[in-house]
Amino acid sequence: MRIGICCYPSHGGSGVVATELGKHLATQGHEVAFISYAAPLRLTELPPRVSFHEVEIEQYPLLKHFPYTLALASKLAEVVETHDLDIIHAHYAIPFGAAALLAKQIVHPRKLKIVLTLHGTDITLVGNNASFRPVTKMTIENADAVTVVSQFLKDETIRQFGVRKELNVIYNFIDPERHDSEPCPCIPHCQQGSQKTIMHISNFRPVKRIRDVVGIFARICDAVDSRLILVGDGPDAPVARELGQKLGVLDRMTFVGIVDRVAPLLARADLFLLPSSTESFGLVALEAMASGVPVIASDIGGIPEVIDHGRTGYLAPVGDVEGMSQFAVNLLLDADKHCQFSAEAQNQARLRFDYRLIVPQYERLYERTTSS
Ligand code: GMT
Repeated sequence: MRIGICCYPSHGGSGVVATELGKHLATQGHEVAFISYAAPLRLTELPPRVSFHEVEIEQYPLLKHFPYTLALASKLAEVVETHDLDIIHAHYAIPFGAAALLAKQIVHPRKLKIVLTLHGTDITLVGNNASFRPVTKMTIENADAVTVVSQFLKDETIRQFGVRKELNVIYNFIDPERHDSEPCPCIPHCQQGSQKTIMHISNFRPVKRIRDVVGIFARICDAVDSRLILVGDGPDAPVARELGQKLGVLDRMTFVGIVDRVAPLLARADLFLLPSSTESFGLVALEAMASGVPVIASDIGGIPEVIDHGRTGYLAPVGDVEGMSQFAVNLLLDADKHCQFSAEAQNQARLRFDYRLIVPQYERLYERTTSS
């Protein structure tokens, strides 16, 4: 099959899922064309059958804001023609789903199917904003097939948008081999039994509740010698620094910045924190599990579909910094329990979320959609 993929190229779960899916599809023999304004973060090279098509962003004095969605639609239509695409798979409803539908109209009457994957904030935050809501709803209703990354997101899409469309739950996935990789030398290894490594990876947006990450860490430090490794970057990175300074733990915090391979970093972690206010799935939590790192997270959104409370990590209500830090301390001080959680986390990640289980679900959906 010939599949066009459009997604956010920057760091963030939807771009990661889109890119990894595209690479796996190409390994399976499909032709995959990525279309975006920049190469996605995890598309560091172009494997066989993978191409990248840049949407050029130009500045015109007349246009205060460049209409990217229209430029993307034009580029998508062009690549559909030049690469004879069967499908455009848009990741995130806006602007990608909307642009893909526009491209379909441009190339009409050519046969082209639009598959849309809803990732989370395109339903729970951004796409539900009054400025975008009608476009988001229209996009969901007119796509040829729609997937959502958790049962939570399916229920939420129906609740918030009242759509009657079939919504196919297809979970995020990991490549287990990647999580058997060597630890990153940029983070020195702690001595066994001494300092513990707590990790958080995100795009540091308000939804990630960075203040809670630092608050939990400061409480852990009262009971266990620990350090906090913060991976990624975003608007709330300065918030982490300020609070770390205020709570007297800044010297135990390391800011690693944006990285494209998280597994070697996770290989150094003892515990992962994800106290988000909303999370449709929590891909980073799954990546932590795959690396054998138990997760302390909010009991929200799709997270309970990923983390098994009391077996692979612990869940607590959003904002319960005290409860999350107690769970963290208990686990860090109990070596046997930590070992059990770590093994079970690795096990669950491989049993339920291996790409070899998930990617065929997308392939079967493509087959059904193109043959209808
Ligand atoms: O919040 C992020 O890290 C980025 C965001 C996105 O839309 O790019 O991630 C969303 O999609 C991921 C992949 O499907 C999910 O694992 C994340 O849970 C989801 N983020 C939220 O719902 C906040």
